[in-house]
Amino acid sequence: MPLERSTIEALARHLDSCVKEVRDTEKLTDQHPEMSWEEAYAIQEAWRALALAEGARLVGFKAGLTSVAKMKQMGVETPVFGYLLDRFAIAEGGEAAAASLIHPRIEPEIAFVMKKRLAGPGVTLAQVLAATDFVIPAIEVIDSRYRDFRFDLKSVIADNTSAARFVLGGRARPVEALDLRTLGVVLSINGEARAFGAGAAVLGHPAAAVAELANHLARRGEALEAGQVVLSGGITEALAVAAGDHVLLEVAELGTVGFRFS
Ligand code: OOG
Ligand code: MG
Repeated sequence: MPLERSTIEALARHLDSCVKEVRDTEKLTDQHPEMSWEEAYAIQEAWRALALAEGARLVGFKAGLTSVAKMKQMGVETPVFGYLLDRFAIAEGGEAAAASLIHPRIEPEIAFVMKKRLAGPGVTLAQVLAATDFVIPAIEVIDSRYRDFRFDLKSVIADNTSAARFVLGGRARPVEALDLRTLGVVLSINGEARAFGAGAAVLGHPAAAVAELANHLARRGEALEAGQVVLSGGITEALAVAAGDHVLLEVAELGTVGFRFS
């Protein structure tokens, strides 16, 4: 039986309260095993509407589960897409309060900033590159609202793909000058290099994830807009972090970005 609109909105409010009260919950499909893909994205969108009504600003979108390392770690096989709000942003070199998060993990990513509107369907990798203003190193902090970070795809879609915080920094560079496939990344915690990879880990080329995102948005009547930020997905598995940790991402040719968990 399809979920009622009131149930979709109640589930969005439930996830929102988990964020605000910093507590976990059982995954939504435990109570709603018949949830469809459409309903999962409808919950995510109802949650976004709730945030925008509170005055939050949409600053972009994210792709997730776009690398084999991430798919293996989470036991799923398809990319998922979520949104980014201004309130998720941490200043480069700044701090994130560990007490405001349930069980945070960090991911090394390449962020794209759009110079032109990019609307699907049928967006290609080359169109993504042509519509990109610059790329810049990004650390995403994911924080599943689900107990023990365990979920299925529909539950994680409803949960805005675990989006919690992100930081951009280092050197912003136009894509023409770079081969994003061979860009090496090193993610360190407290000075110890803990995860390594290269851009090609993300669907063969990080811009492929942006193309998939644009085509996904088109199916929902949306597009990427000029100035929006896109996180293309974790290049390595995600690493757990705790209060006091200092995290640093180094990306070949793009410098470093970091912050501290206080
Ligand atoms: C889902 C979000 C994954 C990525 O970059 O792969 C993600 C999760 O693993 O909790 O953001
Ligand atoms: Mg991510």
